[in-house]
Amino acid sequence: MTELMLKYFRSKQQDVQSEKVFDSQCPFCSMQCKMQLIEQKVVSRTTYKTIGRDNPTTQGRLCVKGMNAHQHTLHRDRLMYPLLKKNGEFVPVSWSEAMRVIRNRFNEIQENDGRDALSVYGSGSLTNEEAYLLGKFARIGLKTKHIDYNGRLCMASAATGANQSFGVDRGLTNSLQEVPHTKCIILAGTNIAECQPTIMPYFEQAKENGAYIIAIDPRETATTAVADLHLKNKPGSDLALARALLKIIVEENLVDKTFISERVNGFEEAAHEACSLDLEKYANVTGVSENQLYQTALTFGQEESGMIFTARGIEQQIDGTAAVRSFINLLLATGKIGRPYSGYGAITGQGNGQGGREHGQKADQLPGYRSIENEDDRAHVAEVWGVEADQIPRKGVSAYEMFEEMERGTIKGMLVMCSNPVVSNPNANFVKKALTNLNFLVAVDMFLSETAQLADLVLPSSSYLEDPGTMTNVEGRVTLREASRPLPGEVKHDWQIISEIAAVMGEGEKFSYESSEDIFNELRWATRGARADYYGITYEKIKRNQGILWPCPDLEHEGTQRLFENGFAHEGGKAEMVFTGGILGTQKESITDEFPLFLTTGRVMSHYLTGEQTRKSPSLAARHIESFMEIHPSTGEKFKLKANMLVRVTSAFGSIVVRSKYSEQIRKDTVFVPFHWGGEQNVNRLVADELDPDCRMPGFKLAAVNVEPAHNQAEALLKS
Ligand SMILES: Nc1nc2c(c(=O)[nH]1)N[C@H]1C(S)=C(S)[C@@H](COP(=O)(O)OP(=O)(O)OC[C@H]3O[C@@H](n4cnc5c(=O)[nH]c(N)nc54)[C@H](O)[C@@H]3O)O[C@H]1N2
Ligand SMILES: Nc1nc2c(c(=O)[nH]1)N[C@H]1C(S)=C(S)[C@@H](COP(=O)(O)OP(=O)(O)OC[C@H]3O[C@@H](n4cnc5c(=O)[nH]c(N)nc54)[C@H](O)[C@@H]3O)O[C@H]1N2
Ligand code: SF4
Ligand SMILES: [Mo]
Repeated sequence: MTELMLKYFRSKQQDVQSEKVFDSQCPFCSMQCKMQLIEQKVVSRTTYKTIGRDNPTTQGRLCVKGMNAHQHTLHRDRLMYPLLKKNGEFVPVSWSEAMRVIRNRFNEIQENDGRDALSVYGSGSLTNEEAYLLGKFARIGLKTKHIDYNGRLCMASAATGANQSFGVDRGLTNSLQEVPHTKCIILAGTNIAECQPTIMPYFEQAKENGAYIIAIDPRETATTAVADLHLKNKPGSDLALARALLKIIVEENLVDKTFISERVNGFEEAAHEACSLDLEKYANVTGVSENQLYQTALTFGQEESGMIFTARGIEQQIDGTAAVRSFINLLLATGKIGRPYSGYGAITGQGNGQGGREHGQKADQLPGYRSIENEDDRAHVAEVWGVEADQIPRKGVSAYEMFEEMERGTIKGMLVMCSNPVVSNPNANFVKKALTNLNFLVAVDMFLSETAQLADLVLPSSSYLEDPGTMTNVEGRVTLREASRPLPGEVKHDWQIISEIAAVMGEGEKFSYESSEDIFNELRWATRGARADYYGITYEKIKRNQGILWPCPDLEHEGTQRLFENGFAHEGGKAEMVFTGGILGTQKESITDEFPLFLTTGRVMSHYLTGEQTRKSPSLAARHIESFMEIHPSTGEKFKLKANMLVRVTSAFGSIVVRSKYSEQIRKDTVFVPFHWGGEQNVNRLVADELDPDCRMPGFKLAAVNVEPAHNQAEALLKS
C-alpha cells in the first residue's frame, strides 16, 4: 500500500470513529417504532441513516416514513429562534422578548375580555408529560376553560364509544400478540397497511393461521387486498351496516346467552330494535348485498374467536360514536371480548394519540380520564396541583367550536402547540378567517406551518430526536422515548415553553420542573385511582420491561395485557349495549343534483397528516408531490374529465383544485382526496361544519361534491 493510500484509509477510519448514534421513536404514527439515527461524518459531509430497534410492539420494523423521518427534522426550514411578526414580517427575537410580548398580550386580553378569552389548542403528538402539562397550564397557568386538541378530530368517537360501552377507552383491549391466533377479523374503515404498516405482520400471521378477514371500505386499498371478503360500502353507511349485522346475528341465534346475561346490559332492547329492521332497505343504504351481509355476520358469529378493529373511516362521521358502539354491540352479543383472541381495537392514529386523549387536553377532562365536571375528580386533581378545587375551571368547548367562539368574539387569543388546524379542521376557509381575526395568536411548532404563518408569535419546539418523554402506543403500552440529540439553535422543549409561559403569567412555582421525568411523576399521582391509572409506572420500570400496558395501579403491578377478563369498567362490571344513532344510520349528508358525488378523505402511505413534516422530506415527497382526486374512470368520463388533469372539486362549503387519478378501485358514486396538502389543495375547505352530537367529531369522511375540469372555471371567469 502506498503512503497516500494508507493516509486515505486512516482518515476513513477516523471518519467511522466520529459516528454518533441517537435513540428515539418515530415521530409519526401510533406504532411508535423504536429507532436509531446514525450520524456519520464522511470526509467533508455528514450522512444520516435511520434503523429500527427491537421492541415488543414492532420488533425492529420501520416503514418508509420512519426511515426518512430525520429528513424533515434536519431540514433547513426548521425553526431555530422565536419569531415575532412586526409590520407583517417575521423577525427573530430573543426568548425574553417573546415572553415579555406573551405576558403583555395575554394579560391585556384577559383584562379586557375575561379569562376564558384565551384558549389553548394541543395535540396527540405531544408526549404524555406535555399533554398533561398543557391541560394543567390552561386551567392553572392561564385560568381558562378553553382548551381542546387535534385528537378531537381523530380519536373522539372511538374514545366516547368505548367509554360508553365498556366504561374505559384503551385503543386495543388485547395486546397485538393475540391477533395471530384469532379466527375472524373485521377491519372497519381502517387502512392499516398504509397507516400503521409495521402492524401488518400480526394480521398476515393470523391469515396464515387460517383467520377469515373482512374489510369494510368504499375503496380497494392495500389493506382490503389482504381480506377474504371486502364490503365496498357507501361512505357514511357503517352505522347502518353494523345494525344489519346485529339483526342477522340475533335472528340466526349466534348470540352468547351466558355471556350476555352475566356481563351485558341492554341486549334485549338493542336486539329487539335490530330485528325490526328491513334488511333489503339496509342493503340499499349501505350498498352491500344481503348475501355479503349474511356472509359477514354468519362467519363472525360462528367462529370461536373474533376481533373487530375500527379506524377513522367509520369514526370520522357525524354518527361516529354510534357507529363505534354498534360495532362493539357485535362483540358483546357474540361474547367475543374479555377472552383470549377476542376483543376490540380502535386503531389509534397519532404517535401519542392514546396518551394524548387521557391526560386532560380535552375540554371536559382532567388527567387519567377524570372528568372536569365530577367533584371527586376535581378534588383529587386540585390536591395534586396545589390549588382549591373551585380554582379549576369547568368544561370548555371542542376544537372546532373554539373557532366558532372566535367568530362570536368570545375567544380573542390562542396558543396552538403541535398542530396545524388551518389545514386539519373542517370548513377550513372559516377556520383560517377565525384565526386571522384573533387579537393574538401564538404557534409553537418546528416549522412555519400554514397556521404558524398566521401567528403573531412563533416559538420553535424540539423534535422526536431531542425531546425525551413517554408515548402511549397503539396497544396502550406506555413507552419511553429516550431522545438525546442536543437542541439546535435556541429551540426548547414544549414542556419548557409551557412552564416559561406559566411563569410570566405569575404561576411559575406550580410549573417548576427539571425534566420530563419530574412531570411524569406528578402525572402518576394525578392519575392514581383513575380509569387510565399510570400510578404504578415509572421511567425505570418502563426501561426494564420495554413498556407497560396501562392500567397499572401500583408499583408491584406489571401492567394489564387483556382488558375486561373479569368485568367491564362500568360500576357493576357490565357493558352497555344500545341501539343508538337515531335515524342517522340511514339518513345523512346526501348527494343532490348540484353535488352528485360522495367525497371521502384520508391518507397515503408516504405522507403524514397535514404534510407539514413529510412534504419536507425529499424521499417521501417524491412519492406524492401533489394532492389528487381518486375517481372511477367511468365516473370521470361522465363528468367530462380525463386522467391526470386538474379538476375543481366543489361542495357547499368551498372549492379546491387537484389532479384527477383514475382508479377502478373506488366506488363509482365516490371520490377520494387525501388531506396532506394546504392552500388550494386543502380538501378541508370542502368538509362541512356539522359535528357528532356525542363527541363533537367532524364528518371528515363524507361530503357531497361536484367535480369539473378546472379550466371550465377559468373559461367561465374569462367570459364573465
Ligand atoms: N401514512 C400515514 N399513516 C398515518 C397517518 C397519515 O397521515 N399517513 N396518520 C395517522 C393518524 S393521526 C391516524 S388517525 C391514522 C388513520 O388511519 P386510518 O383511519 O386507517 O386512515 P384513513 O385513510 O383516514 O381512513 C381509513 C380508510 O377509511 C376509508 N373510508 C373512507 N370513508 C369511509 C366510510 O364511510 N366507511 C368506511 N368503512 N371506510 C371509509 C378510506 O377509504 C380509508 O381507506 O393513521 C395514522 N397513520
Ligand atoms: N379531511 C380530513 N381532515 C382530517 C383528517 C382526515 O382524515 N380527513 N384526519 C384528522 C386527524 S385523524 C388528525 S390526527 C388531524 C391532525 O391534524 P394536525 O394536528 O393539524 O396535523 P399535523 O400535520 O400533525 O400538525 C402538527 C404540527 O405540529 C408540528 N410539530 C411536529 N412535531 C412537533 C412537536 O414535537 N412539537 C411542536 N410544538 N410541534 C410539532 C408540525 O410541524 C405540524 O405543523 O387531522 C384531522 N383532519
Ligand atoms: S410511521 Fe408508524 S409504522 Fe412507520 S415507522 Fe413511524 S411509527 Fe412505525
Ligand atoms: Mo389522527
